[in-house]
Amino acid sequence: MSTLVEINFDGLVGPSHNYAGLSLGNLASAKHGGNVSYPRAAALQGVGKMRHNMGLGLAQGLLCPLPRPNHGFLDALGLTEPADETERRLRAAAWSASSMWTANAATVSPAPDTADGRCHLTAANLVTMPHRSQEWPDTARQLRLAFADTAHFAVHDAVPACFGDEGAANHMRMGTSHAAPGLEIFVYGKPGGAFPARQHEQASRAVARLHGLDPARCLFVEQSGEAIAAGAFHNDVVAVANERVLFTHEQAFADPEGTYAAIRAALPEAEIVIVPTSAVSLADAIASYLFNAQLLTLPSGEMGLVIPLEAWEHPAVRAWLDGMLASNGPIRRVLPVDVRQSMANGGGPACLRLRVVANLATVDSRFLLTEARADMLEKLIAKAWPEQIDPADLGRDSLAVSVVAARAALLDALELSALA
Ligand code: SUG
Repeated sequence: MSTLVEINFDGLVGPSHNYAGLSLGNLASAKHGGNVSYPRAAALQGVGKMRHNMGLGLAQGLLCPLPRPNHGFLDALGLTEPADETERRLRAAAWSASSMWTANAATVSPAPDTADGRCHLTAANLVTMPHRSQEWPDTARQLRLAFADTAHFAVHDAVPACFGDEGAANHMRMGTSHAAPGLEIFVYGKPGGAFPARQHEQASRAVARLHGLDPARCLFVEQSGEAIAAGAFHNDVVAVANERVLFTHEQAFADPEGTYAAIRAALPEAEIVIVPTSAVSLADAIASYLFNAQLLTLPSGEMGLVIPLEAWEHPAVRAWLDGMLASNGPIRRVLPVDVRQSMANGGGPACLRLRVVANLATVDSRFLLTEARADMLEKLIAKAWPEQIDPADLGRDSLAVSVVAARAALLDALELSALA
C-alpha cells in the first residue's frame, strides 16, 4: 500500500489581518476595504476549519504567518510617513496578512508526476499585487524548512518576475488516486480585460519544466476572460479538482468543451461536474465562493466538498447543492465551514490551504497539526492576537509591537524560531 497521502497545509491567519482593499479584481477585498477586521476571530476560524478537516480523518498541516509589518519592503520604497492615499496603500501592503492564503504559496507537483521522483514545489512570485509580491522569499524559506528532506522534496525559488505566477490557485491535479501519476492542469489568463489576469502562461510552463513534468500529462488551459471580468481573479474561484473529479462552473474556461475533451483524453476515468450558468450565475458563484471549496477524498473513499457558509446560505447555490446531493454524482457530502473573516478578503476554504501529496514521515513534524497543537494554538491566539484592527491603525507603533510579539510567541510555541 502506498504511503503517499494528501496533506492540506493551511496558512494560520496572521495577527495583522486587516481589510485594506488592496486587490483589484477581487470583489470581496474591494467591498470590505476600510472595514474593521477581527484578527483573533479570523485566526480561530482558521484553526476551526483545520480541526474540522482533521476530524474527518484527514492529514492536516499548517504554515506560519510571515513577518509583518515588512520593514524591508518599506525601506526599499523609502517610505516612512505616508503623504497621500497611494503611499498609505503601500504602507498597508507591508502589513498584509495575505500569506494566510497558502493556495498562493507555491505550485506543487507530487513525486509520482516528476522526472526525479521527488515532490517539487515552486514558490509563487505573486507579482501582480504589491502586497503579495513580498511573500515569496519568506515563503520559500518556510517551505525549505517544512520540506527539508531533499531525498523526497525539491523547493524552487519563484520564476522570474516578468511572468506572474499565483501558485496552486491556478493549478489542478487529476488522477485515479492521489498516489497515482497525475494529470497537471495549469490555468492561465490573458491580459486586456478590466481586471488583471494574474497568471501568465509562461510562468505555468516554466513551473512545469522546473518540476520535470511529462508534457503528455500536462494541460495548459486558458481561463475565460468573462470569469476574470466577473471577479474570478484565480481559477480556484470557479473550479476545483480532486482525483478523477473536476467540479467547475460552465464559464470557467475560455474553451470549455476543448478543455473537457483534453481532460477525458488524458484521463478516461475523469468525471466532470459542471454547474450551468442557468442554475448558478458567474456572479452568484463568485459572491458565494461555491467553487473555492476543498474537494476531499474522505477515509471512506467518498468525496466531500468543504464549502464556505456563504455558499450554503445562498438560495440558488443551495438549491443546486441539494439537487446534486439527491443525484448519484461523485460528490457525496457537503460540509460548510465558517471562515467569514477570510472570506471578506476573498479567501475561502480552498484559498487557505496548500495541498501536498507526500509520505507524512518525510515532512517536518512541526508543520503537522494534532489536536493538542490545535488546543495550544487556540489558547495562544486568544491571548496574543489583536482583537480588532481599524485600517487607520496600520503604521501605529503599539500595533506593530503586538503583531510582532504575537508571531514571536507562535514561533516559540511551535519551536520554529528559525523563521524569526
Ligand atoms: O490575493 N486577498 C487575496 C485573496 C487570495 C485568495 N486566494 C485564492 N483564490 N487562492 C488576493 O486577492 C486582500 C487583501 C486586502 O485587500 O487587504 C487579498 O489580498
